[in-house]
Amino acid sequence: MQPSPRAWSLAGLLSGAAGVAVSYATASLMGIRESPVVAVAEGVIRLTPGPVAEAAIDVLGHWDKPVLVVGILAVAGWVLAWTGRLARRSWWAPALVHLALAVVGIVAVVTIRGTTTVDTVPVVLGFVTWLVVLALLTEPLRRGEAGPDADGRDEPVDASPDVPDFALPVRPGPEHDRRSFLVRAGLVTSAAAVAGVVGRYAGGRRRHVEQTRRLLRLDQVTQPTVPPGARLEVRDLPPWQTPNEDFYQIDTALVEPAIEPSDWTLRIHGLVDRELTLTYPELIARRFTEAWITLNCVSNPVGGPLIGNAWWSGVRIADVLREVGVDPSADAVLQTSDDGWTCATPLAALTDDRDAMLAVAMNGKPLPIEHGFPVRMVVPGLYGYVSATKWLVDLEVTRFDRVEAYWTERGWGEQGPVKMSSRVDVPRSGASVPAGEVTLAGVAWSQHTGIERVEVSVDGGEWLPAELAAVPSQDTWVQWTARADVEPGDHLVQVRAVDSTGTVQTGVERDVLPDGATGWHSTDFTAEDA
Ligand SMILES: Nc1nc2c(c(=O)[nH]1)N[C@H]1C(S)=C(S)[C@@H](COP(=O)(O)O)O[C@H]1N2
Ligand SMILES: [Mo]
Repeated sequence: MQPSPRAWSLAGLLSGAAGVAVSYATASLMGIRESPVVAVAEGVIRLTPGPVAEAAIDVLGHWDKPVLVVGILAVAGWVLAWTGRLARRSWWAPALVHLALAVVGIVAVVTIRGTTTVDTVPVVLGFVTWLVVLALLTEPLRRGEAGPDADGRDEPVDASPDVPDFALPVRPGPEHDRRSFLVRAGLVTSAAAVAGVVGRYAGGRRRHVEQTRRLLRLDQVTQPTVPPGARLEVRDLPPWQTPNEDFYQIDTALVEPAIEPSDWTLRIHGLVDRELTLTYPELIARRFTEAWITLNCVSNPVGGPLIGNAWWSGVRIADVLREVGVDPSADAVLQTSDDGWTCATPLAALTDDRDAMLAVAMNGKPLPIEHGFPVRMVVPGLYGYVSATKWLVDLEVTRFDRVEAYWTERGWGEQGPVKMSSRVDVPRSGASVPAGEVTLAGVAWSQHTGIERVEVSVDGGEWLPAELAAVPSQDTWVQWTARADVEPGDHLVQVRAVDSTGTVQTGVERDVLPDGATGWHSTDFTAEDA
């Protein structure tokens, strides 16, 4: 008995559904806003010419997006069913079609603003699911297709006299193949349904926290106003204030914790006189501090993008530590996040006069989930890996000789003071500019020490002073600009900073491991005849 073509289509469709469900569940679990199907829908919307879109909205009204998603699912369903029929003749033809669909998904995902390579993980897992499940479902069909003669089944079993009957291998027949297909199809359908439910539940929880976040009113949080003169108006120079959606993101969480403020508590314990547990309402009822602070990552290579500057609002950690009474033998605070990440911070940086805080807002808005909602730590002058715990739930006052934290266990430095650094943003490497007078610009930073001077050198010439923009404190980066006269041809511009103690930024090139990169950043550009 030959399996009908419909069985092959069904195998294609079911494996397709399983892949889509897996990618949807993965996207939800990873907290990615758009599942691949929605990403494709948004891609279609972006590519739709204006008049067509207007006509569609005219006819469909607010049903335009659901109709689009259903349409995409219908087209995908048809293509996926076709992969099943293709599987009848070859293994690679359906794999190629799956690959093409996956490429469409990946392109759709990466062209969304603010996505990174990890956002493509759901598509990749969906693709793998397609291949595996299609192979699994078509295997009994292929056996049925081959028929009883092809592999000698249903032929008299070679019952050798010295092997007892019951020891003979079971030789499955066509009825077995059919049953095997149906069982596998049933299993795949259930697994896809479970993945779908998981996706909905995980996504639902995050959506709920996101809604709470949007509705939160934090009375003490003020809106940021960029200090006069801090921002230079130079084309292509990143803004002095980094918007939340452009702020770099670094963490080890595959699934970002989604924490309701009503479920959140912070326990402060260890070498203290009085242990304290704070709830969210208790925390936000305390006196607030607000400050511009530039946060950067120890893994940022010279000239790299892992740095951002925001207006942070929260409660000074020094006030809380004074209240619990810190034992004189302590020199560190071990911070733990909801997802189990840890870091140890020098106690001194949390108790001196700097604006180290339990931050609840970033740029005047409750912290975005990916930046640590509802509460994170921010400490001016220290790299994030020793200070800036997101989704913070536990603070243990302790001693460095007693603790190991996530990154220090992996060979990174125990203390993580930010190293003075500077960057050329304009012109960027590879740019072409008209020959003559060109504008150079960038940023320099040495949080909690402050930048006094920035110097630039063109084509290895002498170091010339750049003009510095204003800053509100020593805790932020500073923008710089300079002008240079260049002839047509290729040029190199280098930058270095001098901090408020007169120390000149070192030109010695060091890797990011173990405690931050050093070296002068440069860009090369071409000046063209006007
Ligand atoms: N829970 C948690 N907090 C964390 C991390 C992490 O992996 N998990 N990474 C740290 C590192 S290495 C940096 S540089 C900063 C980055 O903060 P951001 O993602 O808000 O820019 O968060 C810090 N806080
Ligand atoms: Mo980092």
